[in-house]
Amino acid sequence: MTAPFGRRLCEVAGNEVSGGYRIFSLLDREGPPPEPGQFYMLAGERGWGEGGGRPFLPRAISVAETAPAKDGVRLDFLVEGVGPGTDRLCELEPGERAWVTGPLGNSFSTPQQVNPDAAGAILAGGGIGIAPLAIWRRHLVERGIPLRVLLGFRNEQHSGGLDELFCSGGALCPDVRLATEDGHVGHRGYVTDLLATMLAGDDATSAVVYSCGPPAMLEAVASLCNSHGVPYQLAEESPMACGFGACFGCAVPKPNGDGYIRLCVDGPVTSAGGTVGGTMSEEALATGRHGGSPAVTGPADHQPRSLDFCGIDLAHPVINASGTYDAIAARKVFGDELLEEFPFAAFVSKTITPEPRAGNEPQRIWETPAGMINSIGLPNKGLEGFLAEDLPQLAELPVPLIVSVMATNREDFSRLVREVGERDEVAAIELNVSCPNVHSGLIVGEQPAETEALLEALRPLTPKPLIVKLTPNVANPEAVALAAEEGGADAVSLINTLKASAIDPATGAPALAAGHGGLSGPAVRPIALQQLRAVRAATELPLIGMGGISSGADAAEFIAAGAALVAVGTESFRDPRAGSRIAKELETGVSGPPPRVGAFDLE
Ligand code: RRO
Repeated sequence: MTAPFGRRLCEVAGNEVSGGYRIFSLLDREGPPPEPGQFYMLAGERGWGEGGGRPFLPRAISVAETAPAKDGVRLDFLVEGVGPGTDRLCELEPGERAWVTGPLGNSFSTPQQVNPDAAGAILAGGGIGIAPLAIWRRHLVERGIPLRVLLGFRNEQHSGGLDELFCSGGALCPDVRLATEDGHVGHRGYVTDLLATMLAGDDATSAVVYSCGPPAMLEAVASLCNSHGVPYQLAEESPMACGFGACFGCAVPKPNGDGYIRLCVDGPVTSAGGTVGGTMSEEALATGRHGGSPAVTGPADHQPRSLDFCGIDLAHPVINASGTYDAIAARKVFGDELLEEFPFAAFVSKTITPEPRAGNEPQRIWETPAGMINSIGLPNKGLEGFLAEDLPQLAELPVPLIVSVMATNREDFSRLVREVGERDEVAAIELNVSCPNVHSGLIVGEQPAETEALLEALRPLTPKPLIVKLTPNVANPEAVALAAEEGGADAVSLINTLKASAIDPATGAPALAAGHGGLSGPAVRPIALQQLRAVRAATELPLIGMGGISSGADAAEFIAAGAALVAVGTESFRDPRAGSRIAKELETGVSGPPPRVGAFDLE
């Protein structure tokens, strides 16, 4: 089952206080009913990105319950106001609307799907993590699967949702046992105490454990299950900007230590041993359809084109910024609807390197006023993996393909350009000489002479257009652009992200594991525009302008300042169809709907 492509506005159907939490309900008239374990990306239609610019990104929230409603389905979420985004969700009143993308992610598998000999289920939830277990409990009860439920809370305030989600007729459901840290009800202690006792019993070893809660609790659950040889599935959480595989922010380590998975597309349900759970929904099992790649039907028809960029025919001037859209993951999430209205006139791949890279340790993303900082660290399959696995899938996109490459020395850059350049599927190559998140010792794009020498070495290796992606982290980007032109580049793109840091107020330590990252989003737009103007004045090369473009009006500013094409990055995290929306707004001259993120009333 795939999600409808893009975000949609849904009415708020209810928002009730429940202890320290809220039960927040939406009426979804377009999406399919969610599977237990799935989540949605949510943002208020108003009050998101205004004023101080936060909240800016949508928030990933697990669905707690769903029910048929007039003209659609009702979606219930359990929300705790712990920051600007969840605070705003808690304020939304019935009658207001919220942007919704989803249902997203995989779902829980039944005990028999996990282990054919399994006799039942144990659900262990902590705090707000009880939410996905509520909908899962109902599914299991409806299927007559024996189950026991263990729920743990810090105190009464943090037991919100219990009455609405696990009570019936005013009384706790008979299969539910409670643990509270303050002992006001149930066992005084942790839910994992109850789980440990249960797993020590003879009858528990034939169960499958399903758990959701804070990370320390999930670690304890995994360790208890491992020591008793009991299979388990965990619904995990991680900060994410997009929910559909584009931002690479929600990385969690694979249990075997060999790199990371993205929780949005490889989770949120993970299983013992690091395999992901529930990638096939029950409906999918019945129909033979699943959430994986749709059947390959051969290259899609190319759209009629009207714009020439370095000899490449494009339908409109809006493309994606490298690393901000994973078209392969997006096709799995949204299905072939993605291809029918592909949001970009050309697709730029995430940067590839000669060898595979796992990327940086999480935390990888941090929301900032009207923007975000990323420290993704270039996760990719390496040249061989890209050519063998990704290129054939990217070649099915209905638009020309630009492959972004990066290496730390000239020999490796040459290999990338030679091997990528000889593939017919590739229309152009972007040279990423500006990543702020890789410690290569030298960022080529910071030095005009290095940039020129690199281009001189690479130019003879391919007849395909070479686009140089400039860094904004220099005093004179125009000098680097000029050097790229001298060396034989066909175009330059700018800006990559601005070096930036954030401190986590909760710890006083740097918010990102790498200490720093790159800032993007509307906050950087005026800087990007000025750098584009400076580069425009210095070179004759065609320019691809980017940096916080969120609307057609923003794109028009870059084009007025001399960009031939514009690229959309961070805005796609908030709106998976932002590319086509911006292209349309650009064409019609009507940007909307307000609010314009980061805009002042004085504008
Ligand atoms: O992967 C990244 O961390 C990354 C790259 Br390659 C880049 O060019 N720009 C950026 O902000 N992040």
